[in-house]
Amino acid sequence: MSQGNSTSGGAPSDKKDAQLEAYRENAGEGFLTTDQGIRVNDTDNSLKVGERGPTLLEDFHFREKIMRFDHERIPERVVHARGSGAHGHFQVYESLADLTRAKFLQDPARKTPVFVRFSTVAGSRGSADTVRDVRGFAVKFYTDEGNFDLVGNNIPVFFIQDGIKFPDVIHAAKPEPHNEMPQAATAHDSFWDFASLQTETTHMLMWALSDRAIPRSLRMMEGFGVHTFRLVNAHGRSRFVKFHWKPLLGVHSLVWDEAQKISGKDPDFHRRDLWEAIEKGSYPEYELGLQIVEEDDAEKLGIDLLDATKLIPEEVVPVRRVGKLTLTRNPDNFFAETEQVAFCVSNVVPGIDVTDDPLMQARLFSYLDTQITRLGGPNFAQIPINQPVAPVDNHQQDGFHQHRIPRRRANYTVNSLGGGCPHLANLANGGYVHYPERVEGEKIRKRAESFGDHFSQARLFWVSMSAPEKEHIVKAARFELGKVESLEVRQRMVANFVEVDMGLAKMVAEGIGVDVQAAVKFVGKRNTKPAVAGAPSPALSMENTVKGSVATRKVAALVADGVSAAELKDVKTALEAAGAQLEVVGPRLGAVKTAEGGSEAVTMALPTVASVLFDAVLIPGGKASVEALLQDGAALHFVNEAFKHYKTVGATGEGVDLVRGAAFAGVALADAGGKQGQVTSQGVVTSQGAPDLGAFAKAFLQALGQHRHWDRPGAERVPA
Ligand code: HDD
Repeated sequence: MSQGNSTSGGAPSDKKDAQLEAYRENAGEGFLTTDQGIRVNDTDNSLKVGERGPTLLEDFHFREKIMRFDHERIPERVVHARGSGAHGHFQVYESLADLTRAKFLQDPARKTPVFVRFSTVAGSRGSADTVRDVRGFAVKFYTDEGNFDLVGNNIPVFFIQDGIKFPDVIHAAKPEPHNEMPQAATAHDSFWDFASLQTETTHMLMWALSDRAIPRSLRMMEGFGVHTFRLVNAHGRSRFVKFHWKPLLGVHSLVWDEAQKISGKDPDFHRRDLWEAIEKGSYPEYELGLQIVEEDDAEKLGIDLLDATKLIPEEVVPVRRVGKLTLTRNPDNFFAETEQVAFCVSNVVPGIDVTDDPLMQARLFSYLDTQITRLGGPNFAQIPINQPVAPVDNHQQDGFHQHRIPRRRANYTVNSLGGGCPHLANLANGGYVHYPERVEGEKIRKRAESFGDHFSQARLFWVSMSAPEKEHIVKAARFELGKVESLEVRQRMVANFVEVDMGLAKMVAEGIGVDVQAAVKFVGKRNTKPAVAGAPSPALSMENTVKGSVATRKVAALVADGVSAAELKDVKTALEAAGAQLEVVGPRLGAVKTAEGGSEAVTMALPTVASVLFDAVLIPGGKASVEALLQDGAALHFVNEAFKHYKTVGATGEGVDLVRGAAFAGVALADAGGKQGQVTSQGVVTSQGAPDLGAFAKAFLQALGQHRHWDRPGAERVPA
């Protein structure tokens, strides 16, 4: 085994990279050996008595090889088992010394190494990426003062208010215990049974039913610390803070039908997207945002900051963008890094402190505890990906998988034999001093009155949605509850929607065989706190996200023999100049002949891809090419499906004939009226006759920059 350079091939980029370097092993050119370093002469045949005889127990190479294989698996995470990781760095824009003593938030010149793991919650390690679920957004900052883990989600609130309910909500969401079904899906009775009875879940359910739960990319979703944390400055002054991550590419989603199809076509869709973006140098970027609340103002917000089912609307407390996270490097090895990374909410550095949020308090225990089973003992902080870059020195010792060799005799504090080492730190030399919050009270198992409003913010979310977003929520609720066998559960859930908004409840009820009046009566009988109507929060709607850029968008150009190379080339150049990616999708790998007599390389074969893996489709002209595509059901399906999923469809020259042959031709070409020249209608961009490629490319890029054309009429009618 040989020690090598970092995978980037250059010098380590930061302290963490340098630390990991010591553990990296490049593919060696030496001999195959056993774990004991013995060179192996045959790894294909076990040691036997004669050619056809029994295998001998003395075959140490065989036994070791099989033993190692037998023990390759470790328990998957009890939640968030499916995940993808990346290395990067964080840099603050300006010093936040007025807010916190955390050094990594004070020096704009300092690049703090990070490791990020994105995940789904409910599915097993091998489940599909695009299921309807919350996404984990966990960031480990390797600061010079120790590790700070911001273990968040892409939804700013949580299902439950007290961590003692976590096993309940997760048991309900996971596959049912008798038959281990369904995988990575909440569309089953036990989840909605729990959700309907535990009404504090309603706010987060609105988010989970929304497009937030089917992100287009891990690079295009927000992140939230969820809980209220404290920032404490050098003077000991504490302020409350909510952490946000804002993706520079904006927040974008898939369509539910598309998400389900991707689960089959490419279950690694998000993982691949993240990996490829980093490999291509399109580094995912997220700004860190802070919502700061002065302690004295906390009461004025009308919500309890310790209740993790509530958010602070950005219109009430603006999000101050204070720094940027950039993901620049893929892991060298999935297991060593992404699987073994251990996040813990209680990993905080001086200047960042926790609050009495009962959900957070449970998490402070759970994460440390779970790693002991998952990573096989208490020494998991010694695993390279988990090691801080700050020096570690203490009297913790022994345990499974101890890698350190402590060379001191005095393994206790206080000592004189070891010169009193290691020393305790105080505030001045960076010691972590817990914020001296004053607390008193009786020991009691009770939920605070101030946690009692379960519906106002669910309604806030609903009223803040655009019309297409509302429609998607209703459809998602109909899908999820449509799979629930128990009428009682469906009815109770509609009752919860009645408390959010009558219109919503009616629309959902209609689709799932529930009598909304019965639900209304049920609400009348129970003692829930009615929702208070408030002004919408435009920041909650994805309609108002960053649009216009086509950077990193994937476009499929459908081609066959006879394609017009000229029409393809100009659009390709324009797309690539704007940072988008064009794949030439042909009937088979290799190349197609062009109308001009040359050849065009096919980068993807039609049988191996589908429209759901792209953001847009382009059909360049070329008579023979388009005639061939018109005979190919897969090509027609490709175009129909892209239209159905509100994607940009572009066609030039004879390419427009494929649009004419598609199921949506009537809608898309209605205003074209067979005219020559260029027409854009709801994201269908056509340029008939001899196309003006410059103008076409401009219109195509503009349409693509809208991400999806949600108001497109007729999409639903397309049978794809
Ligand atoms: Fe959790 C993993 C996020 C509540 C117990 N959680 C885990 C991960 C994320 C979150 C992103 C995956 C970390 C990784 O990639 O390794 N969890 C959240 C958020 C919550 C939350 C944002 C609410 C605000 N979690 C929560 C509660 C408990 C847990 C209330 C228990 C009382 N979570 C765990 C866990 C996991 C975990 C069992 C599984 C694997 C792990 O920790 O390392 O301890």
